[in-house]
Amino acid sequence: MTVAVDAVEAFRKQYGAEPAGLWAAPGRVNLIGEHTDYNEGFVLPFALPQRTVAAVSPAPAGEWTVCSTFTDEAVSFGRTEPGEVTGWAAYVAGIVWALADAGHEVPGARIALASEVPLGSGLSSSAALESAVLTALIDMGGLDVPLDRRPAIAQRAENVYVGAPTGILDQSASIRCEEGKALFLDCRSYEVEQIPFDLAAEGLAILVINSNAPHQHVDGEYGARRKSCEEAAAILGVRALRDVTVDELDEALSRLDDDVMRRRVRHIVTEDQRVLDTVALLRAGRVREIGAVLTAGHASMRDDFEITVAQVDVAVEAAIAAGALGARMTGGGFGGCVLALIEAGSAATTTQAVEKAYAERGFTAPTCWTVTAGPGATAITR
Ligand code: GAF
Repeated sequence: MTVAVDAVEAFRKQYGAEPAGLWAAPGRVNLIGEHTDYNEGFVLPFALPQRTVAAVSPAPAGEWTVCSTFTDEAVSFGRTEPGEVTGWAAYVAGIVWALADAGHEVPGARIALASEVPLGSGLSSSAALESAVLTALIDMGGLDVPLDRRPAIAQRAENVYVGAPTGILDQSASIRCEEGKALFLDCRSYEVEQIPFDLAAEGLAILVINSNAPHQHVDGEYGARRKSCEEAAAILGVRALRDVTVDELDEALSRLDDDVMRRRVRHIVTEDQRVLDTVALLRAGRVREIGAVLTAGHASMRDDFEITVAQVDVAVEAAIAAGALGARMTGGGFGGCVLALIEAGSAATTTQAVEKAYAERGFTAPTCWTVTAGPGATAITR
């Protein structure tokens, strides 16, 4: 695994020694269930084969240093509070802080990071980084943190230390996904069901299309969507929008005055149902039929939640016109990646169709590759 070799080399270069162990955590593709996590609803991600690797050795108590292949600087810190370490290293300092804040004796560490998860593409490169470091520190310190409690610690690092108001989807995917499975997660109870997700057996594949569109206003727009959902839940008198079912949707919408808010609510309520529908189809072995559900999810993100951009809409349309069974943007939105459910063997023609559509519109060329469901965070050598 090249990325593991890269992490070891970065470790040697920075610390002049061999790491004691290597830990890896994946990025994710969310099959369906977008922006439902912070509404306490349902999501269905699977782990990417692309991973972030942390090469780690013990350091004296209360001392942490981190370097990486994606930046020149190494950053050292002691026990810190949110806001004290900034930039990319805040994700690492945040994990140390959140573990300590949860009552754990976090071991000092020297860390070198390398990643093959594309950065800033909506594939959870930050959750992969957090999860690799979290898993390394838990293992190295012999800390007693059950798997189902780990995502919330990583989420707290991101929410409180880094200051991004994200839900629990990405960290759950990176930590709890299993190879060959999609993770059906209830974001209220944190209960999971591992859903077999072997597309090759059905003659199908997932093509990831990175729109390479520049992210714009991501943080503000994400926060605005979250606020709108929370305000709607308060008006409707429910704890979270998860508590509104599709059968109750019309009545709920009739109680909201604001058209934008009504559309936000309609996305969340119908998206939760699409996750349940997708899970039911996968459980029944009716895999091809999920395509239409994925495409409906895209239309909802485009028209109701308004989180897509021209590049992702064009990728979805071009993939479907080229024969994809379904396609949708995956992740938080405003750029990022599209996933297309395609016939195995049609990756090249679908890619060409999307490239052609991009060229016609003068967009930067997309990057496309097929993915299978990989494993969650794990030690790779110790
Ligand atoms: C981003 C967030 F980090 C997740 O918590 C989730 O809300 C996602 O956007 C949208 O589904 O990845």
